[in-house]
Amino acid sequence: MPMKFRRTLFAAPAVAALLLATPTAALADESVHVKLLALNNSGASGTATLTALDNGDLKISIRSTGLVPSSPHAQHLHGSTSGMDFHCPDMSADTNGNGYVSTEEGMPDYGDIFVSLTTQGDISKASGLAVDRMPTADAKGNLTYDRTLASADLPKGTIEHLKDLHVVEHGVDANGNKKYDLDGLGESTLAKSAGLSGIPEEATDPATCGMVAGAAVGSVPVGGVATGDGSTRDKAAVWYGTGGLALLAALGIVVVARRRSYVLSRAQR
Ligand SMILES: [Cu+2]
Repeated sequence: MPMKFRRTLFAAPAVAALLLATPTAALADESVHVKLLALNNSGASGTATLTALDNGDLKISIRSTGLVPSSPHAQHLHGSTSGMDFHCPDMSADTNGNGYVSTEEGMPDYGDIFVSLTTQGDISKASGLAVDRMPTADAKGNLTYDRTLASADLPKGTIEHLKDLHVVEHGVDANGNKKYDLDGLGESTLAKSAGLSGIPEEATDPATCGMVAGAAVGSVPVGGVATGDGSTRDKAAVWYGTGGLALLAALGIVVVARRRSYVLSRAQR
């Protein structure tokens, strides 16, 4: 009996030490799991894991299914670190009533492109539609993405404001022919706003969105949740109307040169 008692005495501090050590270890590399839910009845879904590494880098892993097969999918972290309460949109964001929330229609809800989740090179907003550096879904519509974004390339406050960001994947197939084409939803209004034509709306409409909920890092919402949907949207709309449009125009021009060749190659098939 004395032996057993002594063993217990020794075990208790060991357990306590373990309990203390576990949270510390978790803080070093903190992962946030994001559920990607279908937008625009895309039927797509997935998970994204954002891991804040202790060196300041941000590791992103995305596993999605049900996307337009064998097609590139632009994907971004949307949102802001400066006072907006952004969230994933629902179908009420479809202001033109065509049955699809476009990228622009979603922006008052999920915010501007904050980081472009490219496979290589630049991750800034400027690469937002660089489809040649975006991941491509396989023939079954599965998409896999793994990249560690260097802290030096991340906008200031990214890790601190993870909770204010959302993961959005773009690219839908409205007419069910397993590709992006003009017959689905016509031309991309995003590209049109930049004075360019011939880009399928299907390629730019969002397919999934996931909010970085439950992040211990960046757990203070910058916008405040009590502002209400209407006023938040109004503020966002004003912001979008000023700086956002010019940015989109710039983005569109960069993209289309690339996308046009993509569209042509699809059309030639
Ligand atoms: Cu996006």
